[in-house]
Amino acid sequence: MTKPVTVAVTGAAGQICYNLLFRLASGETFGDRPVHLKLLDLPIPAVQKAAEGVAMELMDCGYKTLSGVTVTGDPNEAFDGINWALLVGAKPRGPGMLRKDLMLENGPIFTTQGNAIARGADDVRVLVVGNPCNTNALIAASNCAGVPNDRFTAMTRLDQNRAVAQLAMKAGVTNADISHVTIWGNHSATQYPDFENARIGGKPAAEVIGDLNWLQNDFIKTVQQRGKAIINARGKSSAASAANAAIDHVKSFENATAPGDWFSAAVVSDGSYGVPEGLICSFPVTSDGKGGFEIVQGLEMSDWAQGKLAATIAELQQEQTVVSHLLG
Ligand code: NAX
Repeated sequence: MTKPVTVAVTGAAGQICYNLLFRLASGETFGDRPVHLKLLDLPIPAVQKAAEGVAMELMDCGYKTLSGVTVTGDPNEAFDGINWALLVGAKPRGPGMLRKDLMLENGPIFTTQGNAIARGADDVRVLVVGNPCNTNALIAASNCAGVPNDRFTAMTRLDQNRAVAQLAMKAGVTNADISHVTIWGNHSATQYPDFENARIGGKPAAEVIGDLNWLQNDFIKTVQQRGKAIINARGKSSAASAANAAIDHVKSFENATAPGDWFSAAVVSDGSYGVPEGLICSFPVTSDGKGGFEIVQGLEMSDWAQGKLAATIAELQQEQTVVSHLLG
């Protein structure tokens, strides 16, 4: 029998996981390979009970690809022998809470989990979804001795998907006509959704849309502020679309990228595009489908776009300073 892909997912009792776990188990993400899911949530009886309920529902789907489900409150058990860790669980930002306070609240979760991954796994890939995801990924990577930091990624795929949908609506085309959309920088309101390199039906997006003012202002702002707009409308943060983006992220790394194409993911900077080495920054990325990836080189950016990139890098650097005491 084929060895299962073992996937640890944190925040298992939360709303993103309720949309995510089923799609990891069903065969949609890992094809016909069997999947063992390890669900981690807080070691609080009510929370564990809720995670157990999710595990029961997973079993009740009768997926042929689901080879097992483990529910635990112990990070060491969760991360033992895994191939992927999807770090979704984190405390939500409370009313009036500053981003800095959120970082200081959530940072220690990722030192603990980085250490536990180091103890339990070697050939592992990590996706951080819990916010602030870039900086949480930086914390986990720097507390995970023995696992190379290029195994740690953070999720900007939801931002990419949001940008695709906005461009398609404006151009009056389908999402399938949009390609080469890059999110640069931080998964935050400073991110830069790059329309200069995006294409619509293979042509430059700016040429097709013909409205630079909309692209430079409304488009970027809509994508940057979309998370807030969802909370205002739904009363809860994005869950199904976030889970969908996490599935897209994992699939993009698991499979070879089509020649000439790319996707957005926050990965460790190697100094490309002047982003300081070591920051976990969103770039255009290609995957070889065998565990290797590359940052796409040579994309042109106007002075205006470089200003946007500089602003989001500055924010990542500030965040790095705030959590410097947590970087191992
Ligand atoms: P929920 O509050 O519904 O669920 C979070 C779950 O994490 C809870 O069950 C909680 O008990 C658990 N948890 C907390 N600390 C934990 C720990 N130390 N170990 C294991 N589990 C722990 O939040 P949900 O809507 O699922 O969102 C989860 C995270 O995703 C949040 O940080 C949120 O900000 C972030 N998001 C990131 C996005 C991205 O694009 N990168 C978009 C969506 C989302 O906002």
